[in-house]
Amino acid sequence: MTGSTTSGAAVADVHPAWLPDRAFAGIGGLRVAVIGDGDVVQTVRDEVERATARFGGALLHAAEGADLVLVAAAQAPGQLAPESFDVALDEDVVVVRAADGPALLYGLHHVVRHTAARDLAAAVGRTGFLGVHAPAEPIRMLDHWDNLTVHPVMGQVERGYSGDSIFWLDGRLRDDLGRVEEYARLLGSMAINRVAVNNVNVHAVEAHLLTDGLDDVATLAAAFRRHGIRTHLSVSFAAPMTVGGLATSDPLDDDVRAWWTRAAAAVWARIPDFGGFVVKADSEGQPGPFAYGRDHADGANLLARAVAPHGGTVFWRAFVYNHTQDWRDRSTDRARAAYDHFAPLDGRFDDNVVLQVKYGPMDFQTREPVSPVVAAMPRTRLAVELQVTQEYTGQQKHVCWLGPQWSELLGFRPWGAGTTVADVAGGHGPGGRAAGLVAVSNVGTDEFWTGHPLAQANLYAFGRLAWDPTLPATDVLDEWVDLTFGADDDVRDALHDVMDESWHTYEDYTAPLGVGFMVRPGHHYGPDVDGYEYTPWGTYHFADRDGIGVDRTRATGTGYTGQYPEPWRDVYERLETCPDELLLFFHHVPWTHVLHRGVSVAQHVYDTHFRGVDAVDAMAERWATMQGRVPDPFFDRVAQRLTEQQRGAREWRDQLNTYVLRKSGVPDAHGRRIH
Ligand code: GCV
Repeated sequence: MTGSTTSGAAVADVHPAWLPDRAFAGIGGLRVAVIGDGDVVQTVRDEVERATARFGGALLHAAEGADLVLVAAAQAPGQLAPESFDVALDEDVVVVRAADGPALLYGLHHVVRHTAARDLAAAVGRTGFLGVHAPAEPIRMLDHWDNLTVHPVMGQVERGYSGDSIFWLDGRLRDDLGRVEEYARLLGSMAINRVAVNNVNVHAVEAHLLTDGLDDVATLAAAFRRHGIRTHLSVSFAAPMTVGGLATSDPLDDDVRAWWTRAAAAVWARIPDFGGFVVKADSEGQPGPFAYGRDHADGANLLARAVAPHGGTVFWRAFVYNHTQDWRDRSTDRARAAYDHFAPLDGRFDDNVVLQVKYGPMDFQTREPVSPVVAAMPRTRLAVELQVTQEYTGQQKHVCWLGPQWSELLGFRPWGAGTTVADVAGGHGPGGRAAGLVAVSNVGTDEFWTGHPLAQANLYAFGRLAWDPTLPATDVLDEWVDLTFGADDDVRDALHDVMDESWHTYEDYTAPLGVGFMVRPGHHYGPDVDGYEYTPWGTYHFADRDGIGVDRTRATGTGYTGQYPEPWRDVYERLETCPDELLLFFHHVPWTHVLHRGVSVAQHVYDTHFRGVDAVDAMAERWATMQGRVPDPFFDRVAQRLTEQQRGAREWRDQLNTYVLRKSGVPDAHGRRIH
């Protein structure tokens, strides 16, 4: 790693995340043959060369005399699906045969992961090492909400908690792309295959990337290409007007169609493997087809037909809801919006449209039910969108290991049995339409990439679960620890102690029982129980002296439960079967309502908020034992953030408990201090 970024931090000072040189020690000592052609195969060769230069062994160009053979594409016999590889033992030689260049890179990192804590012979004996390895999700994509300039309210990276954009500075591409190279390397190692490099909220400056900024985009695409990653742009639906000078963006207008056709042709002429466009339309002020009385299939297909001749994909977001509602109007339910808008359009989207659906019906809350859209559109390619950046889960000031949340979501069975959410996204649902997973990235110019160093694990987990959603989160954390710190049992144990339960702990001391939000409007950090209650964005808890929660039943509420298939439509409808953790998402209940776990709603709030603070204190104490066991800068940064987490958890505890006591008058059964 060389060079320096324009923000002043030398790339050499940037944390290597899960790819320190040491992680390659296991392959470094070997004679490794790399066979094949192309950019990504060359990347594999470079990695092996670097490892053998550091740890001994040798890079070979033919299989003879090798301990490990990595062979790509034309040279690999047999039928391997794209991006797949096969690991076999031939006498004493480990042979990785890959379908293509990216698959060879994934095969290399498969070996690196398995040898980070043991030697190759021991790795061969482990379950899951030999055999065919193929991605469960064809699309494994990271979206960056990066602006080209610093936005007056949102900063440069919208909902970014890790410094500025690693791509853009003062309206154009950074001069020094050392960070981008390192980032692409990290992403390639966990098989991410697509990135979008600008914010879905497309402002005037970013809108011009599509036309005047193509040289910059092409430069980024070249860096990502070497790691098997295709580049995408977020575009504005109004681009024909704002960039093209037309009088309309009507999707059925011939001039508009011609404009998009020309724009797409120019992009692919410059970047032949460009991936496509991401579009946020009719959402939170972004322009869209509704302005012309058209629907979202009209809008998406307009762009899809422009990019189809080039093999491009349009990622069309389903995050469409009324953000100018009146809190007095009890009939408008934000949770219903995506299904109401999109389910009727099933079957109308072109094959190269991927409908990008947030995992829940709201907005990346700590706890939400799975979006009913996932089960409602068998004739549409659906990608499920996760949020690696921790907008609502502690903003990378709090430890919140999201692997367990994603495992639970991806393993959820929308029809009660059989097919999972991950299956639907991967094309194994009822309609068999394959897409994948998309997530909002959490990196920036911060020396640890992610502000909170432990948030690196969330980025890593997204890639690993997109490859195999059935991987236990705890195994993914083991991989991350072993690669990052070397195989050290004490460090591994400590990180499990600090991280394993951190999502549940965060849930404990923040908004209870699935009710969501209760955050400070605008920046969304810290408690504000009534912050959104009377705003146009939506009303989330309806608390009064008698009770709390949103009645989304068919019997007496907004009818949202009816958007689910059996069994969930009834499980959620009935108080007797609704899971505790989602109770207030689906029901308005008295403060004295007794949960399945045997205490009242009010008492649950007190118990979990006291418990949450105790758990954070225990995390901080446990982390303190790691001083001297992990590098000092890493230790110090985590320790500082834990201090803020301790403060923040107390603030949440005290505000929530006080609010509930004052509203409900229900005393704490254990007589603890509430203000
Ligand atoms: C990019 C939430 C965030 C917005 C974000 C939006 C989205 O509302 O608060 O910052 O905008 O989601 O996903 O489009």
